[in-house]
Amino acid sequence: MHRLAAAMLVLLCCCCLFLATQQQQQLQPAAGGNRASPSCIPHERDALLAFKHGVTSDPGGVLSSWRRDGRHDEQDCCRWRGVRCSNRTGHVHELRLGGGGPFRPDLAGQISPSLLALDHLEHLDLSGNDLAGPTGRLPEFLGSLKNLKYVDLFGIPFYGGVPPQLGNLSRLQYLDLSNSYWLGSMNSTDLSWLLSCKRKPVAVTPEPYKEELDASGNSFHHPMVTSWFWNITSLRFLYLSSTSMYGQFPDALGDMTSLQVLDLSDIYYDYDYQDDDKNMRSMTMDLKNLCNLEVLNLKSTHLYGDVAELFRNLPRCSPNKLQELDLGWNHLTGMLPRWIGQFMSLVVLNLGWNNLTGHVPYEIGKFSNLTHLNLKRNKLDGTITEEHFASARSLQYIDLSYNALKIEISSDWQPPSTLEYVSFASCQMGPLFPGWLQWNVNITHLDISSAGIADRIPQWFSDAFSNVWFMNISNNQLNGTLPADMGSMSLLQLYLSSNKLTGQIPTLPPNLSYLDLSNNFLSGLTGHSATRFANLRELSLFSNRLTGHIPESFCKYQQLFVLDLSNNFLEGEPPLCLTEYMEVVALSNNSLSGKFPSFLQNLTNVEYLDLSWNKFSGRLPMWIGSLTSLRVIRLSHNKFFGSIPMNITNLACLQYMDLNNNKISGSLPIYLSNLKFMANTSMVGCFQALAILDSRLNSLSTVWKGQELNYGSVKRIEDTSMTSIDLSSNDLTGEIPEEIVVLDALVNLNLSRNHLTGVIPKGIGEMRSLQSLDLSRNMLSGKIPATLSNLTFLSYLELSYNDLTGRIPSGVQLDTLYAEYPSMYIGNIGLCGHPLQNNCSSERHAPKQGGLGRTEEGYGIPFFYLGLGCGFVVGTWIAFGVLLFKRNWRIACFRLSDKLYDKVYVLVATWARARQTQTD
Ligand SMILES: *[C@@H]1O[C@H](CO)[C@@H](O)[C@H](O)[C@H]1NC(C)=O
Ligand SMILES: *[C@@H]1O[C@H](CO)[C@@H](O)[C@H](O)[C@H]1NC(C)=O
Ligand SMILES: *[C@@H]1O[C@H](CO)[C@@H](O)[C@H](O)[C@H]1NC(C)=O
Ligand SMILES: *[C@@H]1O[C@H](CO)[C@@H](O)[C@H](O)[C@H]1NC(C)=O
Ligand SMILES: *[C@@H]1O[C@H](CO)[C@@H](O)[C@H](O)[C@H]1NC(C)=O
Ligand SMILES: *[C@@H]1O[C@H](CO)[C@@H](O)[C@H](O)[C@H]1NC(C)=O
Ligand SMILES: CC(=O)N[C@H]1CO[C@H](CO)[C@@H](O)[C@@H]1O
Repeated sequence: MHRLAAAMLVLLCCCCLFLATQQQQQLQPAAGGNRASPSCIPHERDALLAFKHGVTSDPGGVLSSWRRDGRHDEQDCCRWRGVRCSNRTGHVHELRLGGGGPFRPDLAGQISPSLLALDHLEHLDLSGNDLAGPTGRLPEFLGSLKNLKYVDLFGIPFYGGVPPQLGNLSRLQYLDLSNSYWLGSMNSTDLSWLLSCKRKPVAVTPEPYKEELDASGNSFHHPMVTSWFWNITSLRFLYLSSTSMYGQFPDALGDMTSLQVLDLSDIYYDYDYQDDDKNMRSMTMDLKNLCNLEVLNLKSTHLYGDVAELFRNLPRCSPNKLQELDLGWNHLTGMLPRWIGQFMSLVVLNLGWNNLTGHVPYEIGKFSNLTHLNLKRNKLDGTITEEHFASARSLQYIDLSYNALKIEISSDWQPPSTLEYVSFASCQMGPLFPGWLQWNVNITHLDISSAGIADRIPQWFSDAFSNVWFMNISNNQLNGTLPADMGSMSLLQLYLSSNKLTGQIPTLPPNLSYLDLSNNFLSGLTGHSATRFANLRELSLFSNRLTGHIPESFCKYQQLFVLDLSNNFLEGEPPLCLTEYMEVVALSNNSLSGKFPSFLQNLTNVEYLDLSWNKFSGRLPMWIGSLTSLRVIRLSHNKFFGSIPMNITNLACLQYMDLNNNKISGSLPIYLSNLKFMANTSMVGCFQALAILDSRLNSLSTVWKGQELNYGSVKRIEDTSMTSIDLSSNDLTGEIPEEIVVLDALVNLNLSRNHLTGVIPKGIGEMRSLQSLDLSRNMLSGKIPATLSNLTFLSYLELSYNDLTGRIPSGVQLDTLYAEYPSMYIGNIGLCGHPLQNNCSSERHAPKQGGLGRTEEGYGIPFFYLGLGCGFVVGTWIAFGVLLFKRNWRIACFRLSDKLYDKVYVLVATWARARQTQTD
C-alpha cells in the first residue's frame, strides 16, 4: 500500500517537474528509470487493449500485434502497429489506423471510451474504418482528449449531430469529419463549438489552430450552420465540397485572408429548400483581398450572373497566386473579359458547362503555366487561331467542345506544348482533316466529332495517334477506307460512326473495348476473324452494308455485352455463341433466318433483344420466360407462329413487348399482372446502369401510336418510362382478359388487327398511364366502357372496325380525340350518340361520320390513311427523335459524368443517323 502511494507520488512529481521544465526542453527520464527506447505505459496499454476489444472485425489482422501476453518486446505497446509513443515520455502520441474505406474497412466495431486514458494523444487517424458502432454517433468523449491536434475520422459512417464537446479541443489544427461516401451523413445545427477556440487570448504567433477544415459530404440543414465556418478566419484550407447549403455565399468569405484553398464545389440541392431561387447564388462576395488564394473551386455551386463581374471579385493581388479556378457547371453568362490576362499564374481554368457568350480572348493564350483549359458547352463563338495558343507552353488538356467556335489553324503549325487531351467536338474544324494535330505525338484523348470534316483519313493517322486510347471522330464526313495499319494503335475506344467510310474493316487494335463504326458504308469484316478482342465490350456496326453470315469469330469476344448489327444485309442463322454477359442484342432489319435463336437461352442478363424485321420463324420458346432481365423484346415483322408462351409474364422487368406483324395465334397471356414493371414503374431491381438502353427506349417511343406522331405528347413520353405492348397484326383470338387493367403504368397498348372477341375490359379507366390505345380491327362487341373517359393522358384512341354497340361515353377528353381522329369509331355499326351524327334512339341509322364503313367500301380508305401515316412517320422521324433526345440531354446533363454524357450523346446521335440511313 505504502509502496503504491509512493510510486504514485513519484509519478506525480515527475509530471509536475516535466511541465515546469517544458520550456527549457530538458529531458527527464520517465518514471522507471533511464531507457534507450520508450516502453509503453501500462495503463495506456490497457486502454489500447480495451480499444481492441471494441473492434469486432479485423480481417486483415491490423491489431494482431496488440497483445498482452507474449515476449517482453511484444508487450511494449509503443511497438504495436499504428501506435507511436513519445521518445521522451513513453506516452502514446499517435494512433494511425486509417483503413481502406467503406468497401474494404480494415476495422469494424466501435471506438472504445478507453481511449480517454491516452491523454497525451495528439494524432488520431481512424479514417476509412467502419467504427461508427451501434449508436452510429460520433463519440463525445473525443472532446476530452485535450492534446489532439490532428483528427481524421474521414469516411466513418457516422450520422447525426457533431458533438459540441469537440470545441474543447483547443489545439486542434486538422479535423476531417467528411464522408465522401454515401453511407451516413452528419449534420449539425450548432457548430458554435468550432468558434470556442477563437475566444482564447489572441496568440502573438499566428493562431495555431483551425488551419484546415474538411467537412465535405455532410449536410448542414440550417443556413446559420455554414456561417460558422466563414468566421474561422485563421483557416488556410476549407473544404466543403458535396455539402448541402442554401442561400448566398456570405460576404464574410472575403475576410478569410489566410485561405489558400477554398473548395465549395458540388453543392447539392437541399431538398428541404426546393425553391430554386434559394439554391441559386450570385457571386456577391468580394474575394479581392484573398491574396493567398491558390485554389478556388466553385464548380457546380449554382452560381449565376455575369462572368466578368465574377472575375472582378476574384483576388487581384500582386503577385496573383490564383492557380486553379474551377467555375464549371454553373449558369454564368456574358463574355470573358480581356483583362482575364491578369490571372497569369493560372494552371487550371475550368469554365465549362456555363452559358458564356462572345469570343475567346487571345489573352487566354498568354497563360504560360496553364496546363488545363476547359470551355466546353458554352455558347462561345468566333474563330480560334494559332494566336490563341501562342504562349501556351504548358497546355496539355484543352476542351473547347460544344461551342459555335471555328478552329482555323494551319496544317503545318506546331503547337508550343505537347497536347494530351484534345476535344473540339462540335466545333467547326473542317473540311480538311486538322493536320496540326499530327505534331502532337502524345495525344491520348481525341474528340473531334461533329466537326465538319469532309476528308479522307490522312496517311499519318496511325502514327501520329499511336498513343490515343479514346478517339471520337464520329459525325463527320470522313470518306475513303479505314487505314490498313490501325492494328498497331493503342486504341481502347474508337467511335467513327456516321461518316462515309467505305470498304472492308481492317485489322483493328486488339485491346479495343468500345468500337462503334455504325452508320457508314462499310461492307465487310475481314480483319475481325484474325483478332481476338479479348476486352471488347460494345460492338456497334449497325447501318452499314455488311453482307453474308455473322462471323463465328464473334464467339471469341468474351467480354461483349452490347452487340448491334441492325440495318445491314446479314443473312443465315446467327452463330450459336455470345456470352452470358450480353445485355443488348440488336439484330433487326437484316435477313437473318432460322428458329428463335437458341443461344439466347443462356443470356440471362439480356435486357434488350431486338430481332425485328428479319426472317425468323417457328414458335416462341417456353424458356423465354427465364430471360428475367429482359426489359425490351422486339420480334415484330418476322414469321413467328404458335401461341405466346404463357410464362412471358414471368418477365417482371419487361416494359416493351412488340410482337406485331407475325402469325401468332391463341389467346392473350393471363396473369398479366405479373408484368410488374408495367403495373408499377417504381419497381426496384429493374433499373439498369446502361444509359444506352434508355436512349434506345426513347427512340422506340416514336414508333407507336398507331404509326402516328403526336408532338403535343413529347413531354409526357419523356416523363414516363416507355412501357408498351404491341401485339397488332397477328392471329390472336379469345377475349382481352379483364386483368389487363392492372397494368397501370402501360403507356401504349396496341392489339389491333387480330381476331379478338368479347368486350373491352370494364375497368380500362384504371390504366391511368395509357397515352395510346388501339383495339381496331378485331371483333370486339358490347359497349365502350364509360371509364374510358377517365384516361386523362390518352392522346390516341382507335376502336374502328369492331362490333361495338351502344352510346359512346361522354367526356371532353374523348371529344378532343375525336376531333383529332374522326375515324376512330368507324366501322362499328352499332355505335351511336355524340359525337356521331346518329343519335341513339334511331338505332338502325348507319354511321356517317366522315369515313366509310366496312359494309360500303371495305378497307380501302383506311389503308390509304395507313399509307399516309407511314410516310409521315418516315419523314418526321429524325426531327422528332432529335427533339426528344435534346430534351433528354437536359436531364442527362445533371446525372451523368462528362465522359458518360459524351457517350450518350454519341450513341444518340449515331442512332438517330442510323435511322436516317435506314429510311433513306
Ligand atoms: C524518436 O525516435 C525515432 C526512432 O527511434 C526517430 O525516428 C524520431 O526522430 C525520434 N523523435 C524525436 C522527437 O526524437
Ligand atoms: C460571423 O461574424 C460576423 C461578423 O463578425 C457576425 O455578424 C456573425 O454573427 C458571425 N456568425 C456567427 C454564426 O457567429
Ligand atoms: C443557358 O441559357 C439558356 C437560355 O437562356 C437556358 O435555358 C439554360 O438553362 C442555360 N444553361 C445554363 C447551364 O445555365
Ligand atoms: C509558372 O510556374 C513557375 C514554376 O512553378 C513559376 O516560377 C512562375 O512564376 C510561374 N509563372 C507565372 C506567370 O506565374
Ligand atoms: C505522354 O503522355 C503520357 C501519359 O499522359 C506521359 O506519361 C508521358 O510522359 C508523355 N510523353 C511525352 C513525351 O510528353
Ligand atoms: C472525299 O470527300 C472529298 C470532299 O467531299 C472529295 O473531294 C473526295 O473526292 C472524296 N473522296 C472519296 C474517295 O470519295
Ligand atoms: C437529417 C438528419 O440526419 N438530421 C439529424 C441531425 O442530427 C440530429 C441530432 O443532433 C438528429 O436528431 C437529426 O435527425
